[in-house]
Amino acid sequence: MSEGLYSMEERSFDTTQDLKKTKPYGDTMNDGKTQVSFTLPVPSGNEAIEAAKQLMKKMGFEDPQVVFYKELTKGFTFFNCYGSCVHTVDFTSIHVPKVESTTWDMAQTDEYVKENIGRKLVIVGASTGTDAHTVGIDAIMNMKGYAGHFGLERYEGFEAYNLGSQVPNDEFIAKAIELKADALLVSQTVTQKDVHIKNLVELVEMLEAEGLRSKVILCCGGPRLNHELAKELGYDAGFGMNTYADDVASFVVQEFVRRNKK
Ligand code: B12
Repeated sequence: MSEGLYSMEERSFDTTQDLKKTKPYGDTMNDGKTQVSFTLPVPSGNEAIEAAKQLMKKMGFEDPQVVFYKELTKGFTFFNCYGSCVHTVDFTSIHVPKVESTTWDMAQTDEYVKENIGRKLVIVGASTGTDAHTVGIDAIMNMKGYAGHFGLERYEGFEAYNLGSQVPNDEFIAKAIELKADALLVSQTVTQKDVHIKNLVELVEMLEAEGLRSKVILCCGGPRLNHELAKELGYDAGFGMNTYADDVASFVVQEFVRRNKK
């Protein structure tokens, strides 16, 4: 987690903060101010505003205010509301499983591959199953990269193959065998009715049936994925929002060396 310019210990500018009782921050510490947006299936007007405020109260917000509303289409009104959250969480008790690797930039990873592996690692990636979203896997793999971070195709230490979207698991595995992949990257964006879980699990089962699972480093990523879920589903690592190629590249090379030292 980024702590910005100050570490938690250094944040003495506001002595009223208690990490054991963390609540949203608006413009003064502990004010609990929260912005909530939603649409109600009712026409706009005073009754709609009152309904939104009553709902905010039922959601546990004090002093609810509607600061913006607009009838989107006949009978559907969108709201932006503010309210004070009365609940707190103990930030000091939170421990989230994370990918165990140090994130390096492209030059560091390439140097590490040269010195510790001595050949290019083959990485095959795709958005699999029925998933048509390509932007995530492209952000990680494409030469030009994403948000100032070059993608895996740009790395000297990798031979990277982006198979695109809607790649069935059997085709993905066939390509992995043909290319002698060291690592497989799966992107899953659509999570409706847990379709991503079924598809991710199916891939693990198919790799196991082929005797390939332990031979490849298997990673998945997507906006609603995280490392904990990925591990549960049988993956070596999972990456969520705000991931860059640097994160997965560093994990793959460090994991490859870890395994081959054993
Ligand atoms: C663009 C888009 C589309 C485009 C996709 C075009 C394309 N070529 O990709 C089109 C119009 C085709 C589309 C279709 C659909 N979409 Co759409 N789409 C989006 C949208 C607007 C942006 C997604 C995106 O590009 N994000 C930008 C990328 C960079 O972010 P990202 O994918 O999260 O990737 C990052 C990380 O997650 C991670 N990552 C991702 N993959 C991987 C893989 C690895 C290995 C690693 C390490 C990291 C990693 O790294 C990336 C960079 O940081 C989102 C809403 C939104 N604002 O997010 C909806 C959204 C994803 N779509 C949604 C839906 C429902 C659909 C449809 C089912 C709609 C429909 N009823 O037809 C269809 C599904 C089609 C299909 N079969 O898959 C929902 C998904 C809801 C859910 N929880 O399932 C969303 C959230 C919209 C919504 N609010 O309802 N969609």
